[in-house]
Amino acid sequence: MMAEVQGEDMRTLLLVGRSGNGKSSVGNSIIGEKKFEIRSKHQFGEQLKKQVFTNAGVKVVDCTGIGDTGSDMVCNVHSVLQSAREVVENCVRGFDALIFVMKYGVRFTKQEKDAVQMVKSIFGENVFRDWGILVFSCGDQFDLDTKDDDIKFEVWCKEQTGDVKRLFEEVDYRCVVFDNKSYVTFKQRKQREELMGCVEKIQEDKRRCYSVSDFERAMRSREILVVQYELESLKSETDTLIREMNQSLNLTPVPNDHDVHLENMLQELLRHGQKLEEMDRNTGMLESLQTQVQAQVTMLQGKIIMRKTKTEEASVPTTDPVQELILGMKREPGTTVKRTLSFLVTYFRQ
Ligand SMILES: Nc1nc2c(ncn2[C@@H]2O[C@H](COP(=O)(O)OP(=O)(O)OP(=O)(O)O)[C@@H](O)[C@H]2O)c(=O)[nH]1
Ligand SMILES: [Mg+2]
Repeated sequence: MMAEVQGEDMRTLLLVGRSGNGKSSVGNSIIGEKKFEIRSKHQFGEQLKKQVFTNAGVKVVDCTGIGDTGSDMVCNVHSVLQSAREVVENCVRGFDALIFVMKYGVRFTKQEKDAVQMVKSIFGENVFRDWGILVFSCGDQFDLDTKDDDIKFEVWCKEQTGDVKRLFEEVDYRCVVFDNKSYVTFKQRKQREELMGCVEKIQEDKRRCYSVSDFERAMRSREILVVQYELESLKSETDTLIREMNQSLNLTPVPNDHDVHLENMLQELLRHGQKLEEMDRNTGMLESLQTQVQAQVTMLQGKIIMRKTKTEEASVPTTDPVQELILGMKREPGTTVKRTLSFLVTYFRQ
């Protein structure tokens, strides 16, 4: 039976990581009860509700999983951000440690690296260094893989190379493997104790929790993160808008309502430019898109001025046939030869 601890002595742990890596399972192993909902295949992409459970002197907070599927990513970034904000604001005392859950046996792919970067962008560049612990789920698989040569998990960690090695170094090898399927009480206790040992080590070194003020300090990197993930869809939205406008500008013959059409296009472009400016959040990351829109605005304004000049000239009555010819040539350059000939015939007949 685990002793109840309350108040100041209570440790608070935040679980983060890619969706499906085993955050909730690790959460259950830490509190020693099956409280967090475990994802099954049909729940893919669903937001599982209850995020916080406490037991045995540990409060565990589960953050929305980081996804990795194309355009859904924009939506996922917003829900991860929302979830991060909620858990930080609801946890007045802050977090003693941030547990980044990875799955043993899954390669450290670009998606894993992106997830690490996303956690840094959300919580701050030094969050792994100062408060991070790497927990590998699927410890049962680790036992199977290493049963012949009986390699210890710490040794396995030190043997890793490349990007994942850098991550191990960043957290100063605060790494624990969890077999969340184990029914062996001794094993369950041992992995929990190892994790709590890492938490105590962090608190000995750091002597304070990750708090709301640390979260506020990372505001800028969160803004950049959002723009980064929105960039692709804004790019294609801008390209489509400009391409469709150029197609309709090249229509022949020119439609009767062309002037109204030009004005509408201009307004639409200006609105899009305004939206880009707001979404840029002063990061400068949407500058090239804004320049593209500005060039199109300038071109449209030029066309509108030209159309206005033509209409004004056309409305000025003239009795001078030479002047009339020049105006006609300006209005419809395509018919110049025909008009010139008919002008000359009329002129010399007189
Ligand atoms: N064999 C084995 N499977 C595990 C272990 N830990 C988690 N799993 C399985 O991995 C799958 C995902 O586990 P979850 O704990 O729901 O993962 P999650 O990270 O909370 O997922 P989201 O909430 O969707 O982000 C489930 O099918 C678990 O049963 C483990 O230690 N061993
Ligand atoms: Mg979960």
